[in-house]
Amino acid sequence: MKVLIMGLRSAGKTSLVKHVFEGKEWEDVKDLKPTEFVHTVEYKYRGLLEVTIFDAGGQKQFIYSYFTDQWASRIFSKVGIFIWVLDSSDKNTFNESKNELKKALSYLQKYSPESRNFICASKYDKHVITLEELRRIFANWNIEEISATSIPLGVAREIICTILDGAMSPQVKLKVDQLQKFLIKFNKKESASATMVINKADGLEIASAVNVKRLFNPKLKYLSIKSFIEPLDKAKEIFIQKDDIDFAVWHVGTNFIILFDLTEQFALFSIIPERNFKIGDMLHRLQIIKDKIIQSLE
Ligand SMILES: Nc1nc2c(ncn2[C@@H]2O[C@H](COP(=O)(O)OP(=O)(O)OP(=O)(O)O)[C@@H](O)[C@H]2O)c(=O)[nH]1
Ligand SMILES: [Mg+2]
Repeated sequence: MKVLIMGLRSAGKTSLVKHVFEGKEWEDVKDLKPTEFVHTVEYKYRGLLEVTIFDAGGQKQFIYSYFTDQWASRIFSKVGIFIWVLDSSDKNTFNESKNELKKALSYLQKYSPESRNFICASKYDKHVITLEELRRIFANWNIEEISATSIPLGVAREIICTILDGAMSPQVKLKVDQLQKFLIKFNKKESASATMVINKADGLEIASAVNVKRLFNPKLKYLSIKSFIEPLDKAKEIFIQKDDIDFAVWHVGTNFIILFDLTEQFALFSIIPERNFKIGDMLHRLQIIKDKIIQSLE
């Protein structure tokens, strides 16, 4: 599915892309260079949905070229999802942004009339334009939803993920449901409080089963698990780590945390309360479920 991301220069487009699809955090995306023309990248979002991101650089000369006959049909055709990134921290560029959005929407109407169109009010941590104002201004535009995003405040991933989750096919949803049922069983067997299968590239869950809800905030579905694992690594609270089998266990508080590599792309993450943890043939048990999980994702 083609996802076209547009907006004026420095609106925060590339930062959003790297944050969501590469699991990068605020510190990692602070110093990006301006995007030259259109940068196209393919990702497998959550390991489930193939997306081609068209990240269209927002400098004046580039925006100008998108609306020329030479480029418009290529850029605006076959778009599944269109996201206009509008810098909510800058009143000076608001009118310019609104005008360019208007042009983009008319091209979309022509080349991709079926596209679902969204606005992200970016940099909402520094906003001078409110979401309410924006919703009022764009009320009659062909925009499905206007949402506020802020990478430093951690309210960006959830917005983009919600949009993309809405594009998953019923078949994929069924696969996720089945995997979730399997993880519920695994939790019971191992007395785990939470187990997830994670897509390593973006760090997002493919499916998860949580027994103890209070362990997590309800936003788990939108959390990049990388942010969990990296601090664990730095803390060096590693209990066992065997490089050859890509299996690590950390002893944290009253829990054991397991990270087990299923494939190049997927990993299993599980939290088992100390009192229930039996290392015994854990690796053997993990090897058995590994095949089942991989099969279910094929
Ligand atoms: N405060 C704040 N700054 C942000 C946020 N997202 C991005 N930025 C900053 O905005 C600046 C521009 O970010 P980019 O992602 O490169 O912007 P862009 O829209 O890709 O810019 P072009 O490629 O030139 O079109 C960077 O300095 C980012 O750190 C945010 O949520 N909050
Ligand atoms: Mg960029």
